[in-house]
Amino acid sequence: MFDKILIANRGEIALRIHRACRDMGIKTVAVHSTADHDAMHVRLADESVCIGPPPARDSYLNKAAIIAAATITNADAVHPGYGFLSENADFAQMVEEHGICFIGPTAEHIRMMGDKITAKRAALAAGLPCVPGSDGAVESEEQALAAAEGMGYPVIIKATAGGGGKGMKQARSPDQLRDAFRLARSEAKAAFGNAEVYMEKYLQHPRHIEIQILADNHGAVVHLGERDCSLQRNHQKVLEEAPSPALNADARERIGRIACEAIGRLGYRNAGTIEFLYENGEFYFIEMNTRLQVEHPVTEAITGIDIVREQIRIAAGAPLGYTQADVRFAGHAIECRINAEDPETFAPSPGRIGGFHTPGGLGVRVDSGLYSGYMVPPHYDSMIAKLIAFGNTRNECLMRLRRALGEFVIEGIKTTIPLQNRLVNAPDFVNGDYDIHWLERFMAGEAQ
Ligand code: MV4
Repeated sequence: MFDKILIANRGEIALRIHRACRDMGIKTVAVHSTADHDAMHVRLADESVCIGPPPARDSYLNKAAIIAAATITNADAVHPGYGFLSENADFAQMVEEHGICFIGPTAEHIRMMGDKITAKRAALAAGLPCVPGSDGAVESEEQALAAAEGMGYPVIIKATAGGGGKGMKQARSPDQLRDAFRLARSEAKAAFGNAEVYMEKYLQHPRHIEIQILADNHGAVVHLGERDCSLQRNHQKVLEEAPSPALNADARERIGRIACEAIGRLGYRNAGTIEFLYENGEFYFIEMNTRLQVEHPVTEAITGIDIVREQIRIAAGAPLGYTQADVRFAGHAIECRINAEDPETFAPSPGRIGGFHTPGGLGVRVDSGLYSGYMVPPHYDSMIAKLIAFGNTRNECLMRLRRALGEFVIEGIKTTIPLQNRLVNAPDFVNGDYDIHWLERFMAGEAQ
């Protein structure tokens, strides 16, 4: 097992990884920008290294500085968390080339899934159901029009280098398609430096359902069930739950089995998430995430499995040590993301935290790096806390979640707690009756 792990991240996820290390008797190294001198992740770690000025590109995205920090502290492994360098294949490769273990999949698998066309080809070959679409890249308007005739309107154009919704355009007619094609390419070029796009049939009312998997270096693969992440705003998840209120036992068993088989065929290892759209009882692969995800705690709550601990064990070469039949699913969990934002306009709201009180009690977990007197810096993502509630039933979970949201006090800045409070009382949400478009309609006053 590793003796010391460098955590190449900040905020709540750096704390989360530190805690798994502590539980395993592994020492930790924090890295931080000059804006994060007083951050909790730095205070908790055994050692810390300043890696640069506040802008992420000069610190948390600075590959050479992070590898130098790992080298001088004699760290055996690097955990990248989520965001930043977590899905950067070149970084994973550089870390390994320096004789340090990258806690995650191979650089090749990260590269494969980062390019959405190679990802989809690999997914199809591995037996995952995919949205009908173009065979690879669409290079011209003529090719786009021909592809659309084949699958029927509406269609969606997506950036090969994309993910997270950038460079995505839908079209309901040939006229719209010509404009959408040009716009998608220029957006993709601007956002990713790569104009390449592909096409799919546009699904109008799907849910976003993702399967958490774990795979070791010895051929063992398990899934830890699904998460329903349909509640998003501008491609940012707001609230996630496990299990999905939309799946029955049959659908759950089927997609879990298909996901494990595919992971085995791909030779993938470590933790991963396969994302699907789910509509009219069918699953359609869209992307695979090769990192730990923000919403992993809901899966931990219903399985009792520490996903970060498993990532570390797998990276160290340990066998999973259990089979699918040993994974026991129990109860229901919901995560609310709390952002330092105006709950009406979503404008960022950095600043100094005044009073701070976190909820607790049975079935409540808070992952956050905040403390009273802490200054939320303006340079990074606005998510400052995750509140996770667990109950034996969805209703018990909801009651605890409402109770916990009511106890949460964060003074000095604006947060999205008021929005979460409204959301967990909305009749459609309480009934589990929502798709990927519901939240935007709810916020526009068009859904309850
Ligand atoms: C789609 C889709 C409908 N049809 N693909 C958005 C981000 C990217 N990960 C995939 N996305 C979508 N792909 C087809 N063929 C609708 C979306 C989509 C979406 C997906 C998941 C969660 C929220 C979403 C919000 C808008 C659009």
